Amino acid sequence: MKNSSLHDRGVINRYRPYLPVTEETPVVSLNEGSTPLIHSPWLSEIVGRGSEVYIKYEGLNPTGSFKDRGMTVAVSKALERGARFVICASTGNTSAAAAAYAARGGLSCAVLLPHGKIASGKLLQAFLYGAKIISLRGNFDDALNIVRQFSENPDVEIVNSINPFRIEGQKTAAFEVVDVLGNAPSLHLLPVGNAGNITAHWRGYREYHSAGKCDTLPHMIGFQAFGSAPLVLGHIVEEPDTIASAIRIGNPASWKPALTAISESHGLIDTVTDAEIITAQVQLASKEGIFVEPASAASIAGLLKYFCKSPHNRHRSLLVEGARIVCTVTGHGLKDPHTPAAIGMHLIESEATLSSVSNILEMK
Ligand code: AN7
Repeated sequence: MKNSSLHDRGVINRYRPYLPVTEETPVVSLNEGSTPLIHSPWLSEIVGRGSEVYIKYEGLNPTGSFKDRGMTVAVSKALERGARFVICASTGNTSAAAAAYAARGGLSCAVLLPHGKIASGKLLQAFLYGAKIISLRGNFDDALNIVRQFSENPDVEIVNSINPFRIEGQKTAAFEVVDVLGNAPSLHLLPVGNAGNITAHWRGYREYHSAGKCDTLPHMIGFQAFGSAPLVLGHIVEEPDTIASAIRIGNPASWKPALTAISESHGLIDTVTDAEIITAQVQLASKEGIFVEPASAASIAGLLKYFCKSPHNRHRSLLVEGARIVCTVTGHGLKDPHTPAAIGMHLIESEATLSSVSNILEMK
């Protein structure tokens, strides 16, 4: 393609040598990836010790979340082997990405969603992209259990992160961080639900390290919502609960590889409460102009809770002087307009006159 820069070609074309594709693979892409890595003066100041904090804004992918990186690879490979349907269980974002890439690739798509627990923007996306939406009387873990049982059907491709191509695509987020910073950060913080993304990032960093693209590796730091924290508790949570519906998962599919990523990287996983998540979401928007969905704010909530200047800070010992810290924010705020609105929006009504508006603004 003429006049196309490296940054508008999607993750398969940009990172082809690192991905399980060949010249024969039909590339189904919406130019995902190349999301901005935004410096945060606010968080850098709060953390202190000369650190620089960056936000990897994954909400700027084509369907508004990081899931597009894995979905381009999973759907391309499904098409290559001749599958006709893609199916997934989802807390919302996977279903939006699956439906969009299936539409793009000419495949049918079915999504199994926990009834009443999907943010409205995500539901609307799956619907408009043309997926068959099944609203399940059960939670995400029930939905994934059903989806797993389609694995023997050759017409069907499961596009949850139990599909290894999903993890392969998602590792490109780590590549992009290194490509921008020139090396790996010292800490990489992520929200954790099904635990595929933290697994994928660690794989990405390790592969780039082996390829000589970076000479350090980050500590991988994960945060789960307090009511949905099986990895922190060390056991399945039968009835997971959190306001952050995207990470309302009690039995993560990538449980073991996520724990491996955390232990190999000398990282950690901990919890943040719903109140801390919402506070972080609101502050990130009002202080830095970055609007993310509640689940995404878990990485910011974790940074504020455990790494800031405070005597109680139990994880601050991981901070070296001048650390570069990356927080992934996984999904766009517009996907879930109701959750933050529930905290109360303050609108000021005015007559449609200049004097009324000026009065309110206390301007002459
Ligand atoms: C915004 O869409 O599991 O730990 O079905 O949507 O890799 O699962 C979404 C997960 C974080 C957690 N942030 O990532 C789904 C789904 C957002 C998310 C996660 C999700 P993983």
